[in-house]
Amino acid sequence: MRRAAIDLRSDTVTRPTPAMRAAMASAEVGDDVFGDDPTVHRLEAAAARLVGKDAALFVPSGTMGNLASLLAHCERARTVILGDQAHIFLYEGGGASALGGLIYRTVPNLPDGRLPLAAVEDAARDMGGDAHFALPGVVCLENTHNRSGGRIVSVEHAAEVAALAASRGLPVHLDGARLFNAAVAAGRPVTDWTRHATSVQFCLSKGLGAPVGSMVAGPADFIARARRCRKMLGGGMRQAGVIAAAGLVALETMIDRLADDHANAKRMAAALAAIPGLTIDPDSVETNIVVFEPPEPWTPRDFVAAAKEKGVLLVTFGGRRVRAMTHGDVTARECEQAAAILCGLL
Ligand code: TLP
Repeated sequence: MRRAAIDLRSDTVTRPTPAMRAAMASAEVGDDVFGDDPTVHRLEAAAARLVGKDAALFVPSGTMGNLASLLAHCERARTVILGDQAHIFLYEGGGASALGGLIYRTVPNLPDGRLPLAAVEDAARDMGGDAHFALPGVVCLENTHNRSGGRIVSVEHAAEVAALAASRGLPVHLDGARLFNAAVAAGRPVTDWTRHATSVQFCLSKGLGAPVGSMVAGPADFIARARRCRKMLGGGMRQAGVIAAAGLVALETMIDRLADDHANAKRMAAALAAIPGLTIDPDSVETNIVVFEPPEPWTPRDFVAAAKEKGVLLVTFGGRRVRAMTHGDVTARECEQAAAILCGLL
């Protein structure tokens, strides 16, 4: 029988743990659009507490969480100031533009996921009475930064961006899909970052292992507007306690274990660095994302296809890059095996 593949495409592939399934089976539920679901209430309260915000909202996905946040922050024709490597810009279907009439104003991300402050300042300039210019609406940060290979964006940088945005009267939205990875890897509480953001979105369905869902958190009036936006986007869910129950287990039991994913990613990066011809900077692996380049004449697409043939699932990641991601459904041994299999391809 063919061995099950070692799936390193994303930490989104994790399946719910037995504890999550048990919690889902016994979850107390109600109609959440009527505000009646006690399990969703518990999850939203726990999430708000954890990230130090007034209130939180349970949404079906990170994409919807980011979109509802941007819509709640901005009127039409405002600019969304964000990195040109931001997930919101590259991988969310242009939703803020298509559905909210917002304008993506990109600034070139630094290699470690930070934003160049002078460019943000320029983009955030309110051109006063000059009717030519769209008005700035919101500044977005991402942490960990996916396209930079899961880099941790420093608290100091978050503080600088927040100060700049505040000086222009702009809110900051943090796409913290993997914020807990940053916190665990840096050994700091998530609130060190969230205090520098007006709103934050974080995912339950990535390294935290829940089957579905993300949280948006922020001030109470912002969350009330985001709730309206969620409904408009079709994200009002009924007996959502069934999935919120898994989210609660994720928050209660799955945060600390992210350290294992980081250790596995580092181990895999070190093994890949020993393969002649393969390009990787193991020192840049800070969390659960490993990015490397196969040697010429491999194209990333052919390399990913050949790896799949041998039972290792990866994704192409722009340019010559390939991404592997560690998560709770792959063991240290499987990560070592995966590196050995990739070595065998070359
Ligand atoms: N990222 C996914 C893919 O969409 C690329 C992945 O495999 O990495 N923000 C960030 C930083 C993300 O990485 C993602 C998902 C999202 C938002 C969107 O979350 P979902 O997939 O729940 O809509």
